[in-house]
Amino acid sequence: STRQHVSNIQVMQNFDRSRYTGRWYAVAKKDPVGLFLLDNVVAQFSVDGSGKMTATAQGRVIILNNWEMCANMFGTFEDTPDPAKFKMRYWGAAAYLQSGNDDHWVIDTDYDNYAIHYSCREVDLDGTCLDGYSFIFSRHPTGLRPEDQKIVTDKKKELCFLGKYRRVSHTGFC
Ligand code: ODT
Repeated sequence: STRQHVSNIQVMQNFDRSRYTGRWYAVAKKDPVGLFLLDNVVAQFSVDGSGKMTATAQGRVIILNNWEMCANMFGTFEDTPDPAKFKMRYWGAAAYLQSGNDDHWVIDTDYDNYAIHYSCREVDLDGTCLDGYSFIFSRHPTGLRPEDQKIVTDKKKELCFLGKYRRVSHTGFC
């Protein structure tokens, strides 16, 4: 099969940021080069008074090679012409945590159960993604409902990330 051009990736139609607000539990993650968030990842999305989307996230990280901690992260989202595509500026509560500016695309969601996030950090010369990451989120701390699993698997395939995800466990560390 041919590899997907990042510019051809289908994102959520008519994305409604207000329905997306609230808590999402990461259930799976495809890591980027130099992974950061390991597990126990929970994101909380809000929409502020001016309509801008913001978020906080927590997750277990290992910093300075050996120090395990729960990272408190913050993000602000810059709108683009596509309502499901944002630029996410992010930083940590402490200076030694990662910060950056990543694409943040919502690939699919039913708002009430599952969401598929995608970010390509580096596009190759041929238009495919050279370094990217993706989170599968659930509204339920127990994971995805069986009826959402096929949808999620199909989308992983479309992102060319099938088989590259690992399970994100929730152990109560954060
Ligand atoms: O963990 C990695 O390997 C890369 C991800 C680093 C970005 C973490 C920044 C989170 C800032 C707060 C925003 C929360 C929204 C989370 C939704 C999806 C994943 C970034």
